[in-house]
Amino acid sequence: MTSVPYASDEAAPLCARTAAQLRWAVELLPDGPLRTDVEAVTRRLADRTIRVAVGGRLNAGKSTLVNALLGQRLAASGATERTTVNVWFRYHPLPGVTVHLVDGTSTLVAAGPGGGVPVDLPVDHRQVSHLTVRTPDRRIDREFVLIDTPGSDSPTHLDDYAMAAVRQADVLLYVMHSPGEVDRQALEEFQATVTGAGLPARNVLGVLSRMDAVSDDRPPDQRRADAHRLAARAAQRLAGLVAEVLPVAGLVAQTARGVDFTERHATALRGLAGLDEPARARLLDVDDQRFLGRLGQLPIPVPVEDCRELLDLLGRFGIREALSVLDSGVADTPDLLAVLAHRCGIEQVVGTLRDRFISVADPLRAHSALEQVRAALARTPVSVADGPGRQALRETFARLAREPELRRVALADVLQAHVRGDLVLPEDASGHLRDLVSGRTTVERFGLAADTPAELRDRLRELTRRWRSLESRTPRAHRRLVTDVREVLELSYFAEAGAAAELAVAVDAGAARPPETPHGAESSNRSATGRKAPRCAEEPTIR
Ligand SMILES: Nc1nc2c(ncn2[C@@H]2O[C@H](COP(=O)(O)OP(=O)(O)OP(=O)(O)O)[C@@H](O)[C@H]2O)c(=O)[nH]1
Ligand SMILES: [Mg+2]
Repeated sequence: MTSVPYASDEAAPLCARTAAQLRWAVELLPDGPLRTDVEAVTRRLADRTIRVAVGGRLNAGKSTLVNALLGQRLAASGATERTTVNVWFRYHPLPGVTVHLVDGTSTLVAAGPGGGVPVDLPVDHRQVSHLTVRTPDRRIDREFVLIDTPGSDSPTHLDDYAMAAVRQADVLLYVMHSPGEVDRQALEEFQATVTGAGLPARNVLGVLSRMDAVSDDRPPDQRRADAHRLAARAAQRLAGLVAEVLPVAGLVAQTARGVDFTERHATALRGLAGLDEPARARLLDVDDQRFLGRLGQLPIPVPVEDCRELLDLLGRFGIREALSVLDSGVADTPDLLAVLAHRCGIEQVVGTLRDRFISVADPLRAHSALEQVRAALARTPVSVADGPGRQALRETFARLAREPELRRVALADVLQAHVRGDLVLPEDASGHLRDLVSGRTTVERFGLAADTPAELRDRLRELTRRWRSLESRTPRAHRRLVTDVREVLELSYFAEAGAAAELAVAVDAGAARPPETPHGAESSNRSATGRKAPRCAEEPTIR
């Protein structure tokens, strides 16, 4: 069988090469379900933006978080506004809402308040596959596409409808306001359902919403500390199911990053800041009803209606936070909102999305695509006509299995097995594995003393030897997991050593750059950076 050339694509090299390989295989597949599935996966690779679904139980605070991330109130959120369908938010110069029906047709409808999700749909929500809310704000899906989902009201599981959206995503933000056994069961079920279907459970980020409700009526800084402690405990209990758990005050986040807070609200806040502490406590350390009742009896003139709106925008916790920011000397409204955005935890969510997922979007998406193709192969009965196409897909897997970055994505599963206690490792190896999975730079990933190519090669050689020795001592049942780690280290070594050898040749020949590789079989042996390809396990290994 002939090899296909890898397409070159600076921004997303692995996705582009994976797509090129898959297109080649598609040409060899006859019409049928397998071809349709592989074509769909290939098309998805062309959409460069990572997809983040927001899921969780009913009323968990999902849509509020979605609005905070969007920087606009486009998702229906609130005590009475339930999300009934899956909603995608996308940039488009022409705003509007498209209703995609389960029968494959779609229809345009008028947008709801502020250009967001309509209050009522012209069709029964059971006939709706999803909505797309289009908005002419380029920031809306520049880094990631958000998908809001309806909350599950079943005691344990994320329901099938929401799961269909989650399956199309690269990352799940799982929102919970009081993490408990029910969330563990939902996440376990989720893991069982999606494994091999595109979104591995390692790509789940837990969000503890309602930071303010964690401990009532303690000062904001203490409630924040309580929320961080609760989130850390939840992360421990949910280890292996979520990557980490981050606390957020969703309502404050929605306002701090949104466009609804105006100078009028800032002026009302400055008025409340004139109250002394006992008067503030009398007003704010009560329930919402009493807060509203006491507004008319304040010793200083503050517009009651504006304070009512402040309650909607920030809640009493957020008002307390905002007053403490004003007390600290912050005067301008944009600065006030920026400090609130920091304190409410939303910046940490965005930062974690960037560090954990967006920065590795290329291998992550390519890996998800290959997992989906594997799942399609497994569920489609073998036929004689599929033969050449299936063979092409097998070659694709084998070729891409030599990419260390792609293989590294899967090491999160090895870490999960270790955290669960299935794979027992000595302390040093446990540290290597954690660094390999979560390190954000080469230095962090491999625990380098210095960031030089020579140091990297020496360290990779040392690590490979260590893991080879562990491999021989690991019981057969879990040896494959250790082999995966060793192979990633070895592939990384050969990628690096190959690059160094190429550079030496180029310098010897007086050339400034390594020569271009012709397309064809040889080009398939090159990695994303143009480096010589890492070798497979059957090739010479490090001793
Ligand atoms: N106190 C407090 N309330 C919040 C916070 N975030 C959201 N809420 C409230 O919780 C309720 C539900 O919020 P939504 O964001 O609509 O919840 P959801 O998970 O999207 O709900 P469904 O779509 O019905 O499943 C609303 O009344 C929000 O105002 C928060 O940080 N603090
Ligand atoms: Mg909702």
